[in-house]
Amino acid sequence: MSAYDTNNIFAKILRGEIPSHRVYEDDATVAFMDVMPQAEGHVLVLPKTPSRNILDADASTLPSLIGTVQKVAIAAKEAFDADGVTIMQFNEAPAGQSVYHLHFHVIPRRDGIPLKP
Ligand code: IU
Repeated sequence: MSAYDTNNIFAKILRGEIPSHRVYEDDATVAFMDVMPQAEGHVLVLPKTPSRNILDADASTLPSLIGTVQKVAIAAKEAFDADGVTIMQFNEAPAGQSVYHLHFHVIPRRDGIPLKP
């Protein structure tokens, strides 16, 4: 597995070098709107600490990260009047990862509406 790239797009967003629509932030985590949402209200949740994906993450970062995923899932379901929430997380290209800073997708779901590809 490659090393963490400090110039990946989410690292730049975390440093404030590229704008994002932040919806949640605490000492350890950040959540912002996905620019190419697969459904209305698609949010990405990241740890502030650098890791490429879950495979190289320090286990100590995971409790706060999953705590923020839960907070965002509850808030997004409410805010977008959704019927459910899909949570996804990809590790390396064959698994569908395209940006190499660990992140979870939190996607509000409506009855009968499939995810956009
Ligand atoms: P993936 O799990 O690495 O495949 O997801 C990357 C996501 O990052 C994907 O949903 C993109 O739409 C999203 N994204 C973004 O929100 N802002 C960006 O500048 C870029 C990708 I590049």
